[in-house]
Amino acid sequence: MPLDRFNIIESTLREGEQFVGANFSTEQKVQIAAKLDEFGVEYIELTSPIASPKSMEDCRTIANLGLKAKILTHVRCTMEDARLAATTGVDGIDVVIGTSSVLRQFSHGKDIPTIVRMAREVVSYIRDLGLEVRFSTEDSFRSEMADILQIYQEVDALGVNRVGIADTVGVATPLRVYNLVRELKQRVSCDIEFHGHNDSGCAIANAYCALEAGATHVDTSVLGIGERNGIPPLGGLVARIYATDRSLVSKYNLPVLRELDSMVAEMVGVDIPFNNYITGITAFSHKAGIHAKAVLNNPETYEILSPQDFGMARYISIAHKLTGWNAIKTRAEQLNLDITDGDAKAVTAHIKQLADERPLTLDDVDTVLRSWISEQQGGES
Ligand code: HCA
Ligand code: CU
Repeated sequence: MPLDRFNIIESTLREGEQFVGANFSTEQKVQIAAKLDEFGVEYIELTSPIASPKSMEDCRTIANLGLKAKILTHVRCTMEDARLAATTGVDGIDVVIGTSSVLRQFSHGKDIPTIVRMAREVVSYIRDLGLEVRFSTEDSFRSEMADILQIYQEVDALGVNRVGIADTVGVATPLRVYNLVRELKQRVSCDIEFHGHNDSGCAIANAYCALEAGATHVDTSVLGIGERNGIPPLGGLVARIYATDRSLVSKYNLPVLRELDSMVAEMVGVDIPFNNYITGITAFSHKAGIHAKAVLNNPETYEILSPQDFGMARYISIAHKLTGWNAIKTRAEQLNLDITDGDAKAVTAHIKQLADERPLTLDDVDTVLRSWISEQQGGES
């Protein structure tokens, strides 16, 4: 099964720094790197040291923290960038260059033969230093297939560790990703990485399909932060893989996700979205009576992710018109009220009527339950 040897390249400190709200201090970068390491990601990718003097210093600092994760930095395909990156103490260097006609024309202005020449020089240089090297074609899905396959084959022959497919603008679909990875697998012997943006909502599905097709590495960031609306969120990708087989993510310290999401949300000035994978406030909330009953009997009925595996708690909402008598009975039992099925059904009908008139709180339900039971007991004695 291809999925069982996947690696996460966590790019909160590279792609995530390109998020409009991100401006991490050195201390914050160190905190994020340490938390990602505690979670257990295999790689942490850092902003290019050429970006600014501080980026250079931070790259050195993080590369020397002694983390378990391999530390990578991310550079343009130039000797100048590669030389500087090689002085930082990182374990590997991710090299990228635009290959679509729109980027070749309006970004760096180079043709394919020039790109191939530069790629050969930069990849050989990094490889000869004994560092891990990845070569990626920016905007792969708007590039000519023949062009990118040629470049990948050239760098594969030079001993690159990985080639990267980048859906820079979020235009790819799962099927296109699957087909490209499959095709590439026939052509190269090195590992394959996928980096995909979320502009049209396919980032997680695309990354997952890349793995299904045989990619070995996928890029994520905490909460998905990055250029525009970002890339696959670490938690979302983990949720997707867990849903296939939870043993595939048992190598990670899953409860740390929650700390990562809240830490990074605060640092970049956003809230965790209510519907976020795993850590969103409604991720484990159940409401309709039919759902509540089944979940109370066996959570697997409506949950493919177990909240406790992530240090989260399930919430069953009962104070509303869609409630059901099983959930109300369970609530009565939690309040130590002795209630028959018949009473639970009757009081549930009453609660539904009340909920049709006005919004209810759990306190309202508790009050109704208590007075109903005491009236019943008063009537009996
Ligand atoms: C960028 C572009 C990039 C690179 C991805 C990669 C993209 O902002 O530098 O190196 O694989 O989306 O193409 O993030
Ligand atoms: Cu990107």
